[in-house]
Amino acid sequence: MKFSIVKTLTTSFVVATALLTAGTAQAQTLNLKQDNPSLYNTFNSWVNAERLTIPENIVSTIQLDPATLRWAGGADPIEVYFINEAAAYRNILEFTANGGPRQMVFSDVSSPDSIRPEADGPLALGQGVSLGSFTGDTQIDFLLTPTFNGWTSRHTFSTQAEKNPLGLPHFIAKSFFDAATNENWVVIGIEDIDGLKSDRDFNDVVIAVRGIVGTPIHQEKVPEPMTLLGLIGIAALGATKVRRQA
Ligand SMILES: [Ca+2]
Ligand SMILES: [Ca+2]
Repeated sequence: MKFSIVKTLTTSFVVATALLTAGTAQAQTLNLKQDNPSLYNTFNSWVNAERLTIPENIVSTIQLDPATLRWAGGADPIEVYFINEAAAYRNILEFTANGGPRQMVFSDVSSPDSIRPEADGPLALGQGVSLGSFTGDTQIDFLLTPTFNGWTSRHTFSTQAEKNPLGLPHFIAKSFFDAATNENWVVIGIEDIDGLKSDRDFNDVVIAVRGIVGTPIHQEKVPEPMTLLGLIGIAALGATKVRRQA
């Protein structure tokens, strides 16, 4: 009898462990760096160099208007993948759908392997999360709130620039169509320091979002192919010009 109780308990334990393992495996399923390293590397190559300011006139010509991001349609859920971060802050990334309640994407955008690493950062490079499925025309906004050692910023930066301090853009966005999988992506770079104190390098949080599209801005001014990496060259040229003029 004792033996059968032990056996039953053991069986329950094995089942519970299997369920836990299945849950963990599912949570670890989304990782772009592991699932599609070349796509991750492409997106990671677009991350702007640290403290390389992107001037306002260039910010306003980056390919997509981040205030117009929306679900691309189709059956697939929207997925957000962490590409990199160069922030001292521990930023909170949230989203809203059609102006609804704020929902969590990543509660702490930091990693032991990022450009400005934190040993206890919870994210792996390329780690992803599903935002779920949507129906009908759905506008997706992202929100970033800086925190540091128990302090939380009074500012939450929005993809809607007019809601930010001084009305400044804190998000830049670029589209990517992956012909191999027929999927739309938007890569987003976020600046986490407000107003005039900011270095405006838009690399404090960089994410790639599968399954959304956005409206191009100033298309006639954008050379093709336009990448954030290309912008580094343009920004560097601008800096050189300024130095020459000085
Ligand atoms: Ca960091
Ligand atoms: Ca910055």
